[in-house]
Amino acid sequence: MVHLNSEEKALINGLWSKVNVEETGGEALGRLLVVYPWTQRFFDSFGNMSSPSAIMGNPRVKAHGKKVLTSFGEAVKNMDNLKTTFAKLSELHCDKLHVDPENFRLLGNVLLIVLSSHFGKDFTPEVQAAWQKLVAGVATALAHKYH
Ligand code: HEG
Repeated sequence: MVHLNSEEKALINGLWSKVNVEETGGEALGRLLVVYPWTQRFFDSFGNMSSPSAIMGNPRVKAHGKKVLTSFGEAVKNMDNLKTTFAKLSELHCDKLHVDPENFRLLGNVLLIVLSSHFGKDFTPEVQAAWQKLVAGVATALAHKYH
C-alpha cells in the first residue's frame, strides 16, 4: 500500500484545489480511449467513437470522465484509506463491469499527462512524484476486490 507523507499530501491537495474536474476528467477518459482503443469496448453504448475528435467531443465520454474524476477526488480526501474508500467500486468494476484492472493503471498515467499539460511548470517533479504514488494507490485499491 502506498504511504504518503505530509509534504506529499500537501502537494497533492495544492494541485487538486486547482483542477477543473469536468474538463480534466473528460480529457483523461477521452485520451485513454484514443491512446488505448481496446478500452472503448467497455463503452459501446456511448455512441460515436469513430475518430479522436469524435471521442474527445463525445458528450457521454465527457460526462463519464467527470464522474470518474469526481470519484477520484475521494482518494484525495481519503489518502490514508484508499482500500476501504474504493472497496465498493472495486467490486462493481470486477463483478459487474468486468474491467481488467490494468486499465486503472493506464488511466492513472493518462491523468498525469493531462495534469502535466494543464499545469506546465507547476507540475514539478515533486508534485509528479506525489501524484504518481496516489494514482498507483488508487489502481491498487480498485483492483483489491478482484478475484
Ligand atoms: Mg469506472 C462506472 C469510478 C476507471 C469503466 N466508474 C464508474 C462509476 C464510477 C467509476 C464512480 C459509476 C459507478 C456507479 O454507477 O455506481 N472508474 C472509476 C474510477 C476509476 C475508474 C475512480 C479510476 C480512477 N472505469 C475505469 C476504467 C474503466 C472504467 C479505467 C475502463 C477502461 N466505469 C467503467 C464502466 C462504468 C464505470 C464501463 C459503467 C459506465 C456506465 O455504463 O455508466
